[in-house]
Amino acid sequence: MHDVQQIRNTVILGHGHSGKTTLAEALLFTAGAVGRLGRVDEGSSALDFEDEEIRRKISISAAFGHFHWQGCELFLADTPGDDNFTNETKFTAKLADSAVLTVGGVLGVRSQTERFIDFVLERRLPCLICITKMDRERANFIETFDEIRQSFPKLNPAVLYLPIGAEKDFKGMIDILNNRALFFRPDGTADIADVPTEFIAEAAARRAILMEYVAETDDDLLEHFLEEGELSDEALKNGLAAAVRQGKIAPVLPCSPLNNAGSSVILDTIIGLLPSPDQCPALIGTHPKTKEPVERRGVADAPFSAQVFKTLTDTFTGRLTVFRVLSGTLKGDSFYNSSTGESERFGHLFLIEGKEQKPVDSVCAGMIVAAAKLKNTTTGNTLCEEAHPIVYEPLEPLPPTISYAVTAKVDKDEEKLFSSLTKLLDEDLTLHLNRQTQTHEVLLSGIGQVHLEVIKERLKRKFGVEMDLAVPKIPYRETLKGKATAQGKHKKQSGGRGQYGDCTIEIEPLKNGEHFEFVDKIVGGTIPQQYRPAVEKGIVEAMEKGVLAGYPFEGIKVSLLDGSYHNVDSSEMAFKIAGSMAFKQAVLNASPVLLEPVLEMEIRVDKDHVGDVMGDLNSRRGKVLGMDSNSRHEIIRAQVPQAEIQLYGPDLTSMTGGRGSFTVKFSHYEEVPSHIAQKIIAAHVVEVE
Ligand SMILES: Nc1nc2c(ncn2[C@@H]2O[C@H](COP(=O)(O)OP(=O)(O)O)[C@@H](O)[C@H]2O)c(=O)[nH]1
Ligand SMILES: [Mg+2]
Repeated sequence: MHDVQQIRNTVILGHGHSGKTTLAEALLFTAGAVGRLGRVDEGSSALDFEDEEIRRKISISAAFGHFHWQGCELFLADTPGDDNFTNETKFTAKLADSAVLTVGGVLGVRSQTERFIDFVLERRLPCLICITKMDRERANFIETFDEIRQSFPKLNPAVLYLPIGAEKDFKGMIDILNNRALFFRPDGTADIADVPTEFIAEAAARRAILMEYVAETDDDLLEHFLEEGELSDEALKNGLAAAVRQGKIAPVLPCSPLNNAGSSVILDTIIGLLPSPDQCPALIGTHPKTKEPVERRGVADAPFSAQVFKTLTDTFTGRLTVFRVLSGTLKGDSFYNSSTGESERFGHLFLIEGKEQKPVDSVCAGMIVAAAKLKNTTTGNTLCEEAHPIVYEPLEPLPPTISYAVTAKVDKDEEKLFSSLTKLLDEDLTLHLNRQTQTHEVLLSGIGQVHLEVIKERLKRKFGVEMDLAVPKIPYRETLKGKATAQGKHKKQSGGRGQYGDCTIEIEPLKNGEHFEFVDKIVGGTIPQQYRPAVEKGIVEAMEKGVLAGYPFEGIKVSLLDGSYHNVDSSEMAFKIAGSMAFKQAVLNASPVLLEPVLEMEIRVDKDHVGDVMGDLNSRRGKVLGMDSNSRHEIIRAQVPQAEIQLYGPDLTSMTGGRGSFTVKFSHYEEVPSHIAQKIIAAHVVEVE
């Protein structure tokens, strides 16, 4: 049986390489959930176990630990910090009750740290901050703490433990709240001792600050504090716990997960200060029929509700649907999926522990559980009791920022490639597959270069198919700016039945953005009625193939002016050919031009990088439409030709040190400047030859 009050469901967040996975490993090991301390660098991590993760030494998928500590049951999620995979992080964190935030003791606050802290602040997620890698040279706890406090005053970080010793000599912590020292043991636990003399003054000063911060989070406490000049031990402890639970204070401690230093203290703090599901604010969803708001508490005797935040295809188990139970206790053998309105029976339910899945019988609020082989349930769906329906806000995937044209390495794998990719789309909502009607390419879009490279490797590993990725073709178009008249005459009259078609047409641009208009202006019977549609057909076919560089023509009006025919030799085919000849000739005399797609972009950057990004947009033929700003970012709106931003994602990352993000959508077509058009036309000639 599981007791909701003893459950802690927490997610580790922090920038890439800040030690999240190593910390999770240390906690698992210290709690006895794994027999040895897994190491990311040696590929022995229980959480970074996928081949793609081991090879890169980074986390790509959210991974889960489940273990017990001091009578409590912990559900711990380790998440990726890399920009390519933060969608995983976002979905996982959205359903956690609290966060453990890692900040490196050497490098301090990074751009991704900001993004995760914004997330924590938005949700007022109770948060414990671990300053990691304290064993490293130049690691500095207080400097890093001050930086966090200055950068994120709203987080209200407060020192809960001070390090004893630094760098190689980092050997323990001062427990500010309980006024004692803790000296690390190799198994992750610590021996208790008196505060060494040299720390007494600093510990007292930090305790006074902590007391003040705690008092300021609550009117009654503050009144008491101002009257008495201090808080009792009990008032301080309870006040701190309440403040952390409400997201009003974030306690901070030093650690060195690689050496398993500080692990038991972190576990104790998670249990002591971070909330159990029943202590979290009620969750709000909507009633699927009435659309009225519905509330659920994270307690065992509420109606059951859960939300799916991950789907994965496991080579052994098949499809695995991972959900967080948000309220109540699961009964019976089916879920009501309130997002789809259908019920689905489930078979085995599992707890996830690294790469292993352990069967579980009873399931209640707070737990992360996986169901095998569900068919009609996808990421973001709400599961509940049909008699007590609720739908939680769906999970919005991050928009794609990069696209490649995808093909199978060997032609015969084509079908397998796309069916396998479709399975991956189910796992990864940031991956998109679109067939482009004009260029006949299939585009695979994702969050970044590394994201798509990982997909490529995963396809090979899981399905044995290899794919090639190429920069997509730009769907240029052709049109004209001038007006011209031309005759097309198709005549073959040597031996047997001949061919005869002859027409004169006038072409001119269509101003109103329409594709094509055909007007019959023939006076008299120079071309018989029955052949006139053939002329139009010939023109339409020629338009599709283009005249300049093989791109489809658009935006022209064609008037059929005149022609002639032959009683015996004229045919539909002959007039079709004549139409196409007249069209090609006329186009060349009517100032033809290439058009290119222009996209509208919204680029978010920090203020320091606005200049660089603007200059770069300029060199990409971009037009800046305007700029907005919020407290930390500038949002640049611009129109840029698609051809110039095919690989913008990686460029923006390197320009801004990862502090930029952007979205794009199609805006309109615009004339390609002639010096660029010439190159495109020349390239087409080479291709055709
Ligand atoms: N010296 C030292 N290195 C660490 C510590 N924690 C993690 N690392 C190293 O930092 C790198 C990134 O660690 P990892 O746990 O993968 O970070 P993540 O990306 O946040 O999950 C790896 O090379 C780890 O061995 C630590 O406490 N001390
Ligand atoms: Mg990691």
